[in-house]
Amino acid sequence: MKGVERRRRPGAAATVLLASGWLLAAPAAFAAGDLGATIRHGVGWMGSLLRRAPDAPSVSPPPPAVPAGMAPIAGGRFRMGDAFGEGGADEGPLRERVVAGFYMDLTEVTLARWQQVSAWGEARGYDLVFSGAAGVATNHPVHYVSWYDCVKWCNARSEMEGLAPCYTVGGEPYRSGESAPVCDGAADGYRLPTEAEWEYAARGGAAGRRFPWDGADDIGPDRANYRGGALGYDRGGRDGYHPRYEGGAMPFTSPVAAFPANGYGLYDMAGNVWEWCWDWYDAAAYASAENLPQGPSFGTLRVLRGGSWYDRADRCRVAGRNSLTPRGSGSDLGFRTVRALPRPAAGGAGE
Ligand SMILES: [Ca+2]
Repeated sequence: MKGVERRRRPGAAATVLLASGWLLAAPAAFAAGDLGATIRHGVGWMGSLLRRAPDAPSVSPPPPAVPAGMAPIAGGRFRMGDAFGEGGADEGPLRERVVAGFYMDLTEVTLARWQQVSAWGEARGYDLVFSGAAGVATNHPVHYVSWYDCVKWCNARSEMEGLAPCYTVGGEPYRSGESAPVCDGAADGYRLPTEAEWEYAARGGAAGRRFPWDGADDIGPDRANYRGGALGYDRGGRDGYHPRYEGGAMPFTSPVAAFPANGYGLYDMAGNVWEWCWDWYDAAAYASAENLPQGPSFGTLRVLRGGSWYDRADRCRVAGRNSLTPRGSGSDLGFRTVRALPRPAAGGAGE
């Protein structure tokens, strides 16, 4: 079976794999399939998030606008890892982790958005050439993107929009080559989510679930683009790719936001394409109770989360972990970005 060829440069490490995770938190039930409603809801929620303290001046500043196409996610504590005892050894033990608030893209980065930012960046010194970025259509997720290229692309998108790039090498914005950049999580630009941020967001505010949705721990083709199989919690009743998207040449990705959003308004947190995270992969990451906001400080592989159109339901669990050399890519690999929430104004309140 071909399909998800993973491309590696000569000398690159092999794919590793496997699994982990769980949850907590906050707000709303966003209207599935209605991006506008999601954004409007987000604005209201951010307003409450940043409301002034009881002793603050009577006139409070207007709440900051939520960036277009992103959801505001309040920080909190959650249980990260496999609560069902069914995942890989790297998915446990369960750990309480603390995540600060952030904005996250509602959808995986589309081919159209990738091309728009890449064209801008490549005319200004960015090299995004390690991967052969592609997509089934402009409204499908981009795939064949390496971790290096995704990180540089985040910086390009930041600069294109007049925001501060998060990733630097030697104090300069990371724009070319293969590096392990420093990430300034306080910068207002775009970056990859950390592994903890990704899992926290994927859980959508529900606790102890197997998948990104609340109220059920099973999965079917009405919920996500994944490959059906014989797992007990896969009610698809079909051994094969998603019936609506298979056919023709692989890959069988779906347009972004083709399935209901989770509790935070995020689409395709299960399936469609795997999503790169910032963290170095460490199979023993949960052995420590220490909260490391940016994950391990070194490694050879970077984390991927969420499963894909090519994967069985078990790979699409919110706790599932995967990893790949940062120069690798595949027709099942993509990403989405996050941004820091605005800091409370000096003398202001905020929570
Ligand atoms: Ca995905």
